[in-house]
Amino acid sequence: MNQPHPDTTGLDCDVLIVGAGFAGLYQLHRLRALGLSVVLLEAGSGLGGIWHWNCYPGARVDSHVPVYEYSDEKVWRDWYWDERFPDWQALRRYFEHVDATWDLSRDIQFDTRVVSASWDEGGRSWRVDTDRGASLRARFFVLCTGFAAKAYIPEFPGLDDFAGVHHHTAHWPQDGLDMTGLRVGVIGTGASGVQVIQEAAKVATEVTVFQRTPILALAMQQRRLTREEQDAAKVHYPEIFRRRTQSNSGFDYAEPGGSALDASDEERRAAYERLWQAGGFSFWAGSYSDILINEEANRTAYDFWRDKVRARIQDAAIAEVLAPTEPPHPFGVKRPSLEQTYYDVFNQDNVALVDVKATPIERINPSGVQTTQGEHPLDLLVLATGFDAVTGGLTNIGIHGSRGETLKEHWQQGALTHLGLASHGFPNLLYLYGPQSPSGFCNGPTCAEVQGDWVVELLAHLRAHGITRIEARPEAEEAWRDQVNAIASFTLFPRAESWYMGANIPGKPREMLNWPGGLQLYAAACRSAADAGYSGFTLDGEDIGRR
Ligand code: N01
Repeated sequence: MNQPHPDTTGLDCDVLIVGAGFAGLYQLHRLRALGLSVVLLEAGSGLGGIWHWNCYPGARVDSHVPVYEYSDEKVWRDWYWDERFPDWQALRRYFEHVDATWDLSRDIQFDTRVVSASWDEGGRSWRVDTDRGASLRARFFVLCTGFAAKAYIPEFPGLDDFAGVHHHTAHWPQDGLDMTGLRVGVIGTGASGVQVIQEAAKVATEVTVFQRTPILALAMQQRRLTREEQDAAKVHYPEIFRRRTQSNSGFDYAEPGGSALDASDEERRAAYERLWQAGGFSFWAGSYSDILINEEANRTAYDFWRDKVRARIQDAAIAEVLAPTEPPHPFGVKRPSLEQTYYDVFNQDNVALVDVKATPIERINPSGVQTTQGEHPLDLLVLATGFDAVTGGLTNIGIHGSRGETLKEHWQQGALTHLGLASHGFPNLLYLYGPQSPSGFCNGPTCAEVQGDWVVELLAHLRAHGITRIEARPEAEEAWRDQVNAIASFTLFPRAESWYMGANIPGKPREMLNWPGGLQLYAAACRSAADAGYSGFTLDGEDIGRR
């Protein structure tokens, strides 16, 4: 039977994707295989998304391989890593391998930033404008900009007059910057700050760490990987990739079991020690099931973490600032990071810690950072101050929907999405790794494939049925937001001022930005919407949700 084909006159492509990270490249690969014409626009000059931009010293992924890679055997069969937690250079090499395997670059325009987009109702298409002055028309607009596309730089008075060099970690010079012999200041102790500090401590004359909230960093337990052990492990890769999609965090950890409060002190300590030695996020994502929902259970994890860390710090006053006796917030409700030498470097003479909660930063002088305690002279100031996460990269693009409203306006009072994938008033626009999806709580490549497969199936369905317009319904958005908030209210996540909660950006609505119900519930909700003919969406003007 002949399928009806939508009119594509005047379109540059069927699908326009933004972003050449894990999610965008997967979309390009899969959608092209459907026979759709696809163009991908990427602001950077190379592949990798955050691994293109985050090239600061020490940048490395804190998810282990092979979980942090695509599940396609054509990609993994001949690929070998050197380390269990690869650095940004290795990840860039990986993306080149993916490119060679999937033949992607021919449909990618690099150095091309999307600055605005508007919906054309008559043409049922998006007009997308770039900073190169070009406009493209596409039936579908798929944003794969990641959760950390918009860097956050606090408004420190005097920053522009700083006489030394300053960079946000995500705007690090692509040709590198040698910190040897410099007086380096690092503001921020999230995952990025921890990694820069570890490297700066090796080569800088002085490193001054400006900490506002202590990071509760976990032992990475990095190790080198041989080809032989990877060859032997590859037999299990299909099973590992299957397990990660059947987990709640997108990892292959054994799912957490039981309450921390049911175990005896001795059993619990032994369990925590096992998780600690396993390294990575095991201690966080593979622990007891009530760590992130029960304060008493959570406290047992905090105390274990605190004692582990304090044992490595010689100065008791520094230990109290880095790993306080009383938790600054429940353990694990701000994203932990992985460290290798972070707590050891504070024993070095060239590393100083400034508690900017006790002595706040007043301004940046031409010669250094001025706190209420005095000036800290610097040659290089590293702003490891994070991101306007999850929503910022999307609202930063001037996206005008069917009612003229921008996405930024639509989300002024908080994110509104159906399934964390689409919004009312923005037909044919889909975003991956976006707000109210598992994004921040899920291993990136797993999410790119789980959400990605759903989007591919959707576009295949629309094409097969000649449907040229799909739009999320407003009541579906409300219902999804209610679910996100209801689940979040059972957890300890609202108890910290984190980017998970949008609380790191002054003036941003404070709300749970990620789907907190785990990947399984999320995938089930997406599946049942699809099985019901895409409930919660209006297709081609037809009111599917009410059928
Ligand atoms: O950013 P963050 P990040 N004065 O928001 C501080 C991923 N990632 O770039 O906690 C002083 O975590 C702020 O202090 P506080 C990962 O998902 C992954 O480090 O708000 N300090 C905090 O310490 C991660 O979670 C990898 O009190 C100020 C820091 O800046 C996410 O990206 C590597 C301040 C920001 O920490 C973001 O991590 C890197 C101010 N005015 C990143 N404003 C890997 O895979 C902010 N801060 C390894």
